[in-house]
Parts: sequence; C-alpha cells; structure tokens
Amino acid sequence: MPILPSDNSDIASLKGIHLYHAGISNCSMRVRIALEEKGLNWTSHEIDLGQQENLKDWYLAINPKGLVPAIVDDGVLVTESADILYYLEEKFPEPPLLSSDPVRADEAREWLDLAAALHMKAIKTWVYGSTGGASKKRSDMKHYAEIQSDKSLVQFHEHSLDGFTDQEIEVARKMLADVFGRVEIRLKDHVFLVGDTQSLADVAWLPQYVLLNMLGFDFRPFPSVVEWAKRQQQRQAYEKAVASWMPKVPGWVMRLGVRLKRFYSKLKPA
Ligand SMILES: N[C@@H](CCC(=O)N[C@@H](CS)C(=O)NCC(=O)O)C(=O)O
Repeated sequence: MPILPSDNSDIASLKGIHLYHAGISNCSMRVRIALEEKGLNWTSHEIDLGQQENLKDWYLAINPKGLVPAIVDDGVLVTESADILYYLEEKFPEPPLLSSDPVRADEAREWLDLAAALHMKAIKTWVYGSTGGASKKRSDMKHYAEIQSDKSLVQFHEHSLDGFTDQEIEVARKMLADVFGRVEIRLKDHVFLVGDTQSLADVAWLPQYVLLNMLGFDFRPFPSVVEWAKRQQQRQAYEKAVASWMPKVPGWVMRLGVRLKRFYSKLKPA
C-alpha cells in the first residue's frame, strides 16, 4: 500500500482526513463514495485539473505523480484510489466494504484491482479518445516530461495531443464492454456486484458507469447494469459523494458537446 513517506511538516501536521480530489474524476468519486458510505468527516481540497493545479509544486509534494485523489489522514499520506480504499477499509472497518468471508472479500478486491488496471488503457483512452480531449497543451509537455517520473503518463498525454485513432478507441470500448458484459451477467440476478451487501466492488465500478454514461458510452446492451446504477444512485452516500460534485448541465448537453468536440477534432489537420 503506497503510504508515502513524507518529511513535509505541512502534511505531517494535518489533523483528520483531508481529501485532494476533483469533482468529475472517477478515481476521486470512488474515494468520496467510500468516505460517505463509512460516514466519515473529511475536509475537501478540490484540485482544479483544468488549470493544472495538480502539477503545482505544493501538490507534487503530496502526490509526486500529480494525480488526484490523494488523502492525508492525521499526517499519513496515501495516493492511488485503490490503495486509499484499502487504507480506509483497514483504518475504519465499519460499516465494512469488504466481507468477513475471505472468498467474497477476494472477489471484491479483484473488481477494485481490475478498475485500477483498466484506468489508463480502457477508461482514460476511451474518455480522451471519444471526446477528442487532451488535458495538456503541447507547450506544457517539455515541463511535464521533466516533472513526471511515470513515463507512461507522459506518453499517454503526448499521444492524446495527436488524438487516439478510431482503432485505439474501439479497443478501449471493447475492453469496457467486455467488463460490463461480465457485470451484466452477475447483476441479472443479484443486487450487488459481490455478495449481498455494498462492497468495494460497487464502490469501484459505479464511478466508471457515471463517467462513461455521462459521456455517451452505450449502456443499452447492459440493462441490469443500468438498474444497479439506479439503485446505487438512491443510496445516501451518492448525493454527497457524486451528485453534488457533478457539472450542473444535463447529460444531453454534455454529450452534444462531446460529439461536437470529436467532430471538430477530426477536421483538424494531422
Ligand atoms: N491510478 C490512479 C489514477 C489517478 C488519475 O489518473 N487521476 C486523474 C483524474 S481521474 C488525474 O489526476 N489526472 C490529471 C492528469 O493526468 O494530469 C488512481 O487510481 O488514483
């Protein structure tokens, strides 16, 4: 678990739970959901990704990869959404999001680890690819390459500036459709992804649904997933953890914007 050693006295002196996050980030969403499911009090530090606040020196001292989310809990710094969820589960076991049955707990861990493993190659690639989006400017890349030790991130952002090919977007879409196909089979006759109660598996995958659905991913082949998401969205944690952080425009406006952006990005000369 990457509990990052920090000799930064500002971090070490923080009391309580501090979450560094962004509203629409799916990785941030899953941590906010876990915090709310567990009824924990936390202090919000919203990071403006559009303004690249995540790459400012003060934030790099918290997460050297310049990614959200990160938490500091009584001076203990943890990054990576999956690791933060494991940390919260260990430190605040009630109500449990991992079953006491080791087989069920292992299943939930597998779903969470799968969400983490697919983040760049499926989710991020589909989201950036299908929106024609790039979060960095070409002129920022030299500096970004200097400060970013994770070269796969540098490569990803460089590539996003040229645009993902239709084939790359399709490979990402297919990976996601395969996973949601598995989720669909499970949810046809179950309320939760694992066992009979809310677990880290639901917490890990709901944000993927929320983000992808907002951006127009086709969930029509997965009706049980859609019903599960509706149930999840009825949970008390959802309003505070997700809904209240989402853009205040209707989904169709977001999707229209996405299609227009994609259309114009295709018109741009290579
Ligand atoms: N593996 C990381 C991924 C975190 C991540 O990619 N966060 C995105 C938002 S969802 C971010 O900070 N992007 C800013 C950037 O790439 O500059 C995790 O699970 O926490």
